Amino acid sequence: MWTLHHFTLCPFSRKVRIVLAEKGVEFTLEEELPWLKSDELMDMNRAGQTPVLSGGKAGPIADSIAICEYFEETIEKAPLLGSGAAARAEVRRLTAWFDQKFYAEVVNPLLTERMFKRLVMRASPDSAALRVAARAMAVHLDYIEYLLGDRRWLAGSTFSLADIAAAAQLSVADYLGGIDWRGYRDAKTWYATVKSRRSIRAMLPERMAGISPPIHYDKLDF
Ligand SMILES: N[C@@H](CCC(=O)N[C@@H](CS)C(=O)NCC(=O)O)C(=O)O
Repeated sequence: MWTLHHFTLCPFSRKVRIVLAEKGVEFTLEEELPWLKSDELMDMNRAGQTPVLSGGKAGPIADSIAICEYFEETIEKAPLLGSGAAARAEVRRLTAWFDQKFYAEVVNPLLTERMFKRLVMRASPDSAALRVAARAMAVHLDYIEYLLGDRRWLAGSTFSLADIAAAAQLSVADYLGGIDWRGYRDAKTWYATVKSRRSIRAMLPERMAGISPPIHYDKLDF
C-alpha cells in the first residue's frame, strides 16, 4: 500500500491526492509539516518538500509532477493528459501555469501571511503582501474566465491534470479566504463542478488546526 506524506494545505499534495483518487489508487496519509524538515522527510526527499509517496514498488517518489506522471504511465484508468501531442502540450502548459505562476503569485503569499506567520512565527500578516496577492488572484480568475470562454474544461474538452492542478491550488487559496468569487460566473461554475467530483469532495471536510476556512469553502453550491 502506498503512503502519501503530505501537508493538509500543500496544493501539490492535494494535486497528488486527487490524481490518486481519480485513478483508483489506494493510499494512506501521513501528515508532515514541511518547515520542520523531519529526518523521515529528508531521507525520502533531499529537497525537504511535500509531497512524497512511499511504500509501493517504485517508492519513494518525490515531487508532485513525478508522482502524477508515474501513475499516468502505469494506470490506464482516467487518462489525465489528453490524447494527441498538441492536447498534452496544452494540459502540461496549464498545469505548469498553476503549479508555478499561480502558486508563486497567490498561494505561497497566502500560506506565508495567513498560515505560517500565524501558526509558526506568531506574527501578524503583512497587509501589503495580501493586497498584492489579491490583485494577482483577480488576474488569474480573469484568465480562467477567458479559458472557459470556449472550452468546457481548462485545457479543452476533457477533464485533465490542468483542472486538477488548478483546483488543488484554488482550494488552498479558498481555504485561506483568498478568493472573492463575485463577478467570476464561469470560473465559479467550473469550480463548483470540479468540487463535486468525489476525488475533491472527499478532501474538503479536513481542517488545519488553528485555521478555519470561510463558510462557503466546502459547500458545493457556494
Ligand atoms: N515542485 C514541488 C513543489 C513542492 C512544494 O513546494 N512543497 C511545499 C509545500 S506546499 C514545501 O514542501 N515547502 C517547503 C520547502 O520548500 O522547503 C512539487 O511539485 O512537488
